[in-house]
Amino acid sequence: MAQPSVKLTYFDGKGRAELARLLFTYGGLPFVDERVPHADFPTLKPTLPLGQLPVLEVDGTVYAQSTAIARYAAKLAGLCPSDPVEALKADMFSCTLSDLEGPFVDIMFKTKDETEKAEKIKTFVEETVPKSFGALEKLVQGKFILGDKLSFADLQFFDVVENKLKWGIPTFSMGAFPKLAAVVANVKAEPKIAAYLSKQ
Ligand SMILES: N[C@@H](CCC(=O)N[C@@H](CS)C(=O)NCC(=O)O)C(=O)O
Repeated sequence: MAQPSVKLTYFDGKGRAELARLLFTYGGLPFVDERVPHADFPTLKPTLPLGQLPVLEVDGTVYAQSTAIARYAAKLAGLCPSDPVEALKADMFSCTLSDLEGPFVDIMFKTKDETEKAEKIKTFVEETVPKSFGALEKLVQGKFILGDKLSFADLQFFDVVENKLKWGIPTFSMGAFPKLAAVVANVKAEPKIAAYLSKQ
């Protein structure tokens, strides 16, 4: 299969695009990393398939939805397990992380009152995340979630912890989840990821 021509378009931030950037980078897949100034978005919005970013242009056709884009990048990067049960495990992990997105977005971007925000952060950190991460901790099979072999779920987990939780809640600690913390460290140490992070 010929290498497709790929352009990822998002705002100049990590947000919903960074996982795809990490996946393309890990896969050594060249892509145009287009960053749109917020001021240009109103003009761009009506041209987008769902009126939102990120979008991915593949050989001239534009596609939306960050999860779909990340899955495509993961396939190209060889990070989707070919064994259906291994893929099921990775998807189960991934969907559990996606479930955290709603409450996180609500706290970070929709809750304006500072007292209410602090209360929601407390519940999120002390109840919501431990419930999910406590369950996920038990699923980690080795150096990575599925054992020795890296999958998209590892990069998604890294993105959620480093670029979302620690960004939004700087006091967030992985101390109670040693296996998951090791997954984050092991992803960070992957040579292509380490090289990418060192340039940020
Ligand atoms: N489910 C979509 C949500 C996309 C989304 O909410 N994008 C935001 C930026 S992170 C956006 O484009 N907001 C501007 C708007 O909706 O007008 C995805 O995951 O790609």
